[in-house]
Amino acid sequence: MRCRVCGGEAVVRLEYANLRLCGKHFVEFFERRVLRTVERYGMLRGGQRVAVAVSGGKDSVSLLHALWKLRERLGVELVGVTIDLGIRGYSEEYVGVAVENFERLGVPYRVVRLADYGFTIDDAAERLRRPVCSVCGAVKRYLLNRVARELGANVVATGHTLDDFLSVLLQAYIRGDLELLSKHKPYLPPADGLVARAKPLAETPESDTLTYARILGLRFTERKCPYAGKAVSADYKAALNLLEERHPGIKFQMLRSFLDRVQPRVAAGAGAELKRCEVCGEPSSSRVCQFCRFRAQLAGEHLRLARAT
Ligand code: Q46
Ligand code: ZN
Ligand code: ZN
Repeated sequence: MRCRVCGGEAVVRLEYANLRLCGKHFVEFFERRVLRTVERYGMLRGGQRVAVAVSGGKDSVSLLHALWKLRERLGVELVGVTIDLGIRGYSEEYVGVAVENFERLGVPYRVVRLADYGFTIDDAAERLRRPVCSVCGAVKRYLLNRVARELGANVVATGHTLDDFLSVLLQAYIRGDLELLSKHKPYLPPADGLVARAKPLAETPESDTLTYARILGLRFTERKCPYAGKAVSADYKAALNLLEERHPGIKFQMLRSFLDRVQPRVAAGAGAELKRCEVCGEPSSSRVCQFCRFRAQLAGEHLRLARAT
């Protein structure tokens, strides 16, 4: 197997592009694609400060390193954020790995502890009658937005890959969630109180982030969240991988046909207008935001706030 670019020994075979590459040329290929995604969707502009959300896994660690290498070309400044969700036997490790990566690159960073807001994801799993991953997703969105604003960042960049993007797309389609289908984009511009959100790996398959991280010898954690077994997204990803294995390139085809042909025809949902949460002042579609409701429920104030919403 020979690298298509230099003829050296290839270590990666990308079926979707019918391409074999050596380590050096795979790394270049990976970073060029991140750059192209950033440019295609107008995710970042020179002079901006980008908050990179790092969970310590292969995807976000690869994103951090790729953006770090591209930062001068893009003219952006990076700041790292990692959220300690308070999941016993898991959070300690990934927070440590995230911090190690920030320090290795010299990226200024902030560790946000959910416990400082009065609860943890373990508490939510134990005491809230809601799927823990939906609470966790809402908590992460809330904290990332709030902290990014506090850090003066213009954009939050997350390590969501092509597989993550398509898995949400399939779930939205199956639920018939037109609002989500109309809003599910690699880049969401800033809105009242909401910092812009970018997924620079939206065109990068998850298997490639693993290859990138391994070739560069990046430090990432492979430990799984103890609640991951409950995440339905894993089943969607497995189904997508089966399709991809039999029909190489189908993931890219799904992404392009959705963004170019389907989404423009999905009428923008009559999404609830954003107000300000009466408790914390953050953007919210109801009088009290979801985060404050979780917090209150876990603090046993649930009836009082339920009446206020
Ligand atoms: S961290 Fe949170 Fe994931 Fe754990 S509780 Fe679910 S959503 S699985 S990416
Ligand atoms: Zn090569
Ligand atoms: Zn609130």
